[in-house]
Amino acid sequence: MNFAYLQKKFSQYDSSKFVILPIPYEITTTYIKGTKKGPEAIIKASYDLELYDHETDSNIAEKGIHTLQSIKNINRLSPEKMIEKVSWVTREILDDKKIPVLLGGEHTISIGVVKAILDVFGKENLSIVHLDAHADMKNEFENNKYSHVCTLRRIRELTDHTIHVGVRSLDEEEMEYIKKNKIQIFWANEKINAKTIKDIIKHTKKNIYITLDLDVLDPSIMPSVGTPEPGGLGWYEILSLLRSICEQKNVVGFDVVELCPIKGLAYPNFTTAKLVYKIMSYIDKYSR
Ligand SMILES: [Mn+2]
Repeated sequence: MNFAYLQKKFSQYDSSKFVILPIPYEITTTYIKGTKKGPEAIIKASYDLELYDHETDSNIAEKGIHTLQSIKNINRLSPEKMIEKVSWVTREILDDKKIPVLLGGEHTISIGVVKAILDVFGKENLSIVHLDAHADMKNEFENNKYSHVCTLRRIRELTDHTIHVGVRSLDEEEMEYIKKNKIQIFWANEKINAKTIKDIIKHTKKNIYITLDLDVLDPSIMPSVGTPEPGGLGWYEILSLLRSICEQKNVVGFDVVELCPIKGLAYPNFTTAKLVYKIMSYIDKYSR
């Protein structure tokens, strides 16, 4: 399992700029199951990627993309233990001055990554940009504080520098929490255009970590998610947002979570692989 099926010289750990960490964790999903098959489907789809990207006029595979093995027996771990483990592995990648790229698996994995990111880059100069159809700010769900629908609530206990884009589904309690804490949300129905992108960037610090739940995209282009919601972002909307962030900020890592592959339907897996490759291309070309 090697992202983009790269030759050895472009995928060795020591010489790679990017490190892919597949985390096929699935314990708390609520609706459609199968996100544990997400990372493998993304990597397999990446074999068909064109490595040259015309938009950035680059071939970032040459910068090196190493794919780590997924953490052994991860689905036997409690969410707390999994978070600890993910945090530890991410910390190693960051200490080696590489950019971590995590593939989920359920959204809960992001808590571990954010812990490591905050340890290394500090709280003051870092914003979490969260792209998701859901606010994921429930305090607990079915007596579980680490349900995937509580992910951003837990992350906000680590840092309150969070910005949320594409949200279109939440409950009253989450809305109350958002109002009370004056959380920056860019709702899906407000559309992502040049003005909103400018606003989003205005509200972020110098360093950025991106956590991207694929259900932020419209189900017409991304049906393979556990909890699909109508009215999501289009392909070029999400790309222009991500490109602008990379042009103006320092993106220190990202995760793409919640792909739940549908048997016989290949394009969402390929779309995800391409999105991951695009973000890496933007980071390499533009990010400071
Ligand atoms: Mn979601």
